[in-house]
Amino acid sequence: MLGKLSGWDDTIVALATPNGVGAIGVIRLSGPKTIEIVNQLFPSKDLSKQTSHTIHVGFLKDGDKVLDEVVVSLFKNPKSYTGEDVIEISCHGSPFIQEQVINTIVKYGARLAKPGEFTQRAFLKGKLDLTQAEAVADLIASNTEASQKTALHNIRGGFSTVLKELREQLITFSALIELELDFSQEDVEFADRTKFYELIHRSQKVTTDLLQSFQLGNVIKNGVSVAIVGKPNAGKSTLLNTLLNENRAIVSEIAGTTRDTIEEVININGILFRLIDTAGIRKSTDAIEVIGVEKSMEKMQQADLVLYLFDVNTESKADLETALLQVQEQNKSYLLIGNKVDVLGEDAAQQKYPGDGVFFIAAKSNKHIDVLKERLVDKVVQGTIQTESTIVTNARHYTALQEVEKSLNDIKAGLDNQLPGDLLALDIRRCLHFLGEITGEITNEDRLDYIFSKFCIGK
Ligand SMILES: Nc1nc2c(ncn2[C@@H]2O[C@H](COP(=O)(O)OP(=O)(O)OP(=O)(O)O)[C@@H](O)[C@H]2O)c(=O)[nH]1
Ligand SMILES: [Mg+2]
Repeated sequence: MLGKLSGWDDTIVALATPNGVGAIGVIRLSGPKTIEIVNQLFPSKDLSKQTSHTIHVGFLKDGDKVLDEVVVSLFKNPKSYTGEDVIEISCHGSPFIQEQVINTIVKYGARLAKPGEFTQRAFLKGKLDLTQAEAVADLIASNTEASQKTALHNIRGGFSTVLKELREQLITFSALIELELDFSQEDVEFADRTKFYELIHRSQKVTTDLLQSFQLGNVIKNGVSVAIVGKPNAGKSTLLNTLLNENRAIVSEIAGTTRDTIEEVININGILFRLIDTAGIRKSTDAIEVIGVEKSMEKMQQADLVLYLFDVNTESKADLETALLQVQEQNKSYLLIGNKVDVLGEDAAQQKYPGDGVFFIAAKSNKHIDVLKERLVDKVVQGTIQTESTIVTNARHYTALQEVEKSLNDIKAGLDNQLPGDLLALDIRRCLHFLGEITGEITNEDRLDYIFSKFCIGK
């Protein structure tokens, strides 16, 4: 498979740091001609005679023309990120210099790298498996501590180690079962069915746990959308501002202040919450407000979590019950929040709505906001996040795991019904196929290109 990949023997080059002006820019090369190419531009030393993992200062020149004074870091194969010869040239961070250097390197025989091609090579050279390579992309894109930790855990092979173990054990059993087929006349059993049963059981448990972790994985990777809904003047915009700690939304005592939805992101304990402030829900004759109310309903339907906010001074118990039914219809997580307890008093508020699981705050004076933040986190992760445990964050893995689960169920049913070995072997192979798809042992070139194309160039 590997040998057939096109462009695999080329020497590639790309800017590894972001485009634009910076203190330095790093240009990275990888491939068989790396050292030969840079040697022609770097007259002060013969890099082929230098030991790996060393750095060298000197002028980069195209003939007589000085391009820049640079630092060259040398990584000789196989001890490099890609497993090939790699050189990183740190030059001054002007886009003009960087472009000139890259163009000159191309002139001397390298070609521009495709997005993710460095990591793709690392994968093809066996430096990383596919889940680790994908974790590299996640790490680059991570914007909270939790998503960074999860990605790092997966780069170290957290996810694939579990699956590889299972796959190897399944391969052993499938080999034994296929061996039985060769001796089908003699009615022998090489594969111990009890042990096999145990293995399937264990695999099912691992798969189920991983599938369940996806919801949390998604939260860590993509954040949670939270719609703040309620009647006009409940204090929704005030709550948004208080949570953000800035005056983002207009607040006024006029009912119907917010017309359009407002979205802002906050990070609470490493999880991103996309807060959506909506127009107060009421029957209105104002055309714009009607559109706003429709949008509020729509946002409530799309959100992962709904905060129903009400004014404890004006909301009757009957109102709250009607609203609660409306929220429950959406079939998603919600919190009932009673606002403005500073006016009514906390005790009175609690007596007014007994046993309704209402959480009381005063958004304007920041009362109980810290506890509310903790509640938000609890609502989505049910306890602290164990980012060191294995969490599925990738939709591709999730889909493949669902197939693994299906085939494991089939294998188990086959064992229960004492299915003949050849039919059992088919289900096992299907299961192995999907496990292998996740870690990249089974894959094809198109799919690889697709996965790596989502990377940024230079990685
Ligand atoms: N006393 C008191 N007043 C508050 C509190 N929170 C908000 N208010 C006031 O309630 C009024 C309405 O607040 P907003 O945040 O604009 O209410 P809203 O729910 O966004 O209203 P609409 O956008 O019209 O739907 C403002 O005058 C706020 O100052 C609170 O905790 N205590
Ligand atoms: Mg508002």
